[in-house]
Amino acid sequence: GDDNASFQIPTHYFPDKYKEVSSTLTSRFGGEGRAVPIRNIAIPNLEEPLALAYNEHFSLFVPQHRKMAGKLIDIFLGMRNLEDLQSLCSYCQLRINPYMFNYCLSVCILHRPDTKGLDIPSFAQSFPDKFMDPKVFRKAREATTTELTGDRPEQRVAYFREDIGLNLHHWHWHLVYPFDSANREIVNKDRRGELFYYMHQQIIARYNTERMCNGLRRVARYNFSEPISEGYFPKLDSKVASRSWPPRFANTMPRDLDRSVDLIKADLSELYNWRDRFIAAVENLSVLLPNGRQRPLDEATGIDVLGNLMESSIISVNRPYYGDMHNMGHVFISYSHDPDHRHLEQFGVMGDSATAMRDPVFYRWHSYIDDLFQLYKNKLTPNYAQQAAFKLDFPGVRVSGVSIEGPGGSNNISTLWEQSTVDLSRGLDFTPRGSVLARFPHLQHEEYSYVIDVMNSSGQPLMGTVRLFIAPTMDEAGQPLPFDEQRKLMIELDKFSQPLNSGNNTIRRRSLDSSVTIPYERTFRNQADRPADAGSAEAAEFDFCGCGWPHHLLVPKGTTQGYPMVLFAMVSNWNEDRIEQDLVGSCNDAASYCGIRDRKYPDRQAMGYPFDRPAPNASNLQDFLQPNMATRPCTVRFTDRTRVRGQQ
Ligand code: CUO
Repeated sequence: GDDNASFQIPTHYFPDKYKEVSSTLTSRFGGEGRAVPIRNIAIPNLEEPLALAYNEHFSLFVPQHRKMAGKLIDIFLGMRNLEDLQSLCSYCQLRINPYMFNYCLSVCILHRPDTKGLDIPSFAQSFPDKFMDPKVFRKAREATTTELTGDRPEQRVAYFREDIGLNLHHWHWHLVYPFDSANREIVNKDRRGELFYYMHQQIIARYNTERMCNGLRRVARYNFSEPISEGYFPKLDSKVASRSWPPRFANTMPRDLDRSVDLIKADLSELYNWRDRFIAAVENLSVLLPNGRQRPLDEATGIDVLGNLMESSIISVNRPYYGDMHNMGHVFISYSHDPDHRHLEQFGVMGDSATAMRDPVFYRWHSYIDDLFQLYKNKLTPNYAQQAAFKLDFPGVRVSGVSIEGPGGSNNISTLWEQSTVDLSRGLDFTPRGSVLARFPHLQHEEYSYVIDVMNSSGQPLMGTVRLFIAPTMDEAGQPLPFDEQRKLMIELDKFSQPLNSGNNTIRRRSLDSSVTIPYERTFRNQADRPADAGSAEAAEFDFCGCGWPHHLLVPKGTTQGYPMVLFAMVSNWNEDRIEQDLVGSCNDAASYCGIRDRKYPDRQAMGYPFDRPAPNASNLQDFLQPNMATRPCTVRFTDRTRVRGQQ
């Protein structure tokens, strides 16, 4: 009942250059065909976010951009109600840098109590150019994203790096876990630092496995002591910024940055200082606080503290001292082609969480970060054997077998290419694009089931947590992987709680139900698939969060001969794993890498348990096994077919 609410946007909401045509424009904010009332509100002070030009690229890793975004998020979060927020968005839409706008609005929608159920505009649909080769739009009907072959060996895993769903997952992850806001609680989420470590550790484990399937060595870590041997030439074009993503030539050496345009002046030596301080914290098992005291790293929270200071986010225990290592690594790399702005170039793909995973150096940098975290995991080893908190066994429970059943036969998973068509039409800019259907190939697997036989001899019903992993068995030279190398290649496939009757239990679990992945439809949120009745329960189900490993990448590609892997199953004691909380909402089925919105991470064990740390007494996986664990050799066979999604 507000009389200044209207469907017409107040003229002064438009920047000068659009005022003349403003009467012909209505708000597209809110989606196709649905007009939203726009109020004439008092516009908050937007000076800080407006300082980033409309046509610039926006990078969360650039400290100045991060600050501006933090400010805008706080403004969005502070709007009194939904109508005011929409009105402000309408005002911002033509003024604020669209990438920053989209990011901040998405963070806001995820975190305001009155917007929790809303659909976050799928980023791919807002800014297709970040995810797709522009050729795709010109020739939508037969486009492919990537040359899947090529003479350069690194091209063999381009299908993984440039997978749209993978990059969407990564973008969503950083959306769910923003690192800057005056609103501390949206940053300070349960075990956020640990999840930063673990989610990226799993990316490296999965990428390394893909590499080994393709005859490549595991990725070599990159630590800024030498030039980056890999060049990267993004086949992306930006329409919003009307400029291309700059390339990086092979053997570029990152240099000190002096770019007044981005308010960045940073020396590489800072990176080395931060690294040395991180290593010292690990060596001493304690971190230095701003007040000069030391805070010990304990088993339960040490990795979380280290994750937060490494990333870093505003909840770092001491940002002035431990700095901003991981983010600035992205920044140094992303400006390495133009460190002093003499060529007037913008940052490269490593500067944006929506595009960073396309670049081979992403994995080299994150490998290095992961090795630093592993230093900590290694350091704690001797204590853990005596720690009651890290128990491996489950008395009375024996896993007598685990296997895979599916169309590929027993203990074989089949993979193939799939051609999919996604609708990337929705933009936040006011120019209607119409339908943009893009077809692209991606890895896919035939769905299968796990069969797990569990003997409960305790004489009473029990509750277990089933943990499923898969890993390569041989190194690049064809030698069996020692335990400490294999554990770092363990890919989490699924984790679920399971009632165990007294006696024998046969558990069947579908690959489709993985706690790691989200369904294909959710990754791409093809609006054509959305139930027509926007108010229906089905439509609400459809409007979930987009964080979750894309299901089509659940298993690695394998090889045409059948790539040997080992499937691992463990049943741990749910009473020791569980977190008491109620689960609400529809975003709780990809918790392994994404957590659960507004809830605690739903597993009390260390992330990656039981493979997150060394086992000094195990030289191979067999040595590590307890009665409540089992393994099965299996193969992943790439069948070299292409299937069109939706057709059998
Ligand atoms: Cu996800 Cu480096 O943290 O990109």
